[in-house]
Amino acid sequence: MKKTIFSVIALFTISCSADKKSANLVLDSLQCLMCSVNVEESLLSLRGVKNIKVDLKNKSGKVVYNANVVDLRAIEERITSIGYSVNGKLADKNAYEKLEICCKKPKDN
Ligand SMILES: [Cu+2]
Repeated sequence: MKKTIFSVIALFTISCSADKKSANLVLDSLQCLMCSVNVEESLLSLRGVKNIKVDLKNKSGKVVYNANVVDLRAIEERITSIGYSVNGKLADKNAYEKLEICCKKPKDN
């Protein structure tokens, strides 16, 4: 019995570290530092996200997450839901409208 429990724990630990994934994000609608903070904070509050680094200059980001808990689609949906586009997926229009003026794109399209 003890042996079984131990192997279950060992298996769980192994599968956890094996499912740590990272993904690049194309964040082409970022405008200012507030945008990158918004994206970082909203992703860090998402369960399963381990790390997020936004590169404002290159309008990109790198996210590290536990694939057992969260997937890239959920991460992208979180970003679009707060008003930013990611990896070609468009920002939620209502959320975009609520962004600060500095966070909106210079031209409306
Ligand atoms: Cu901004």
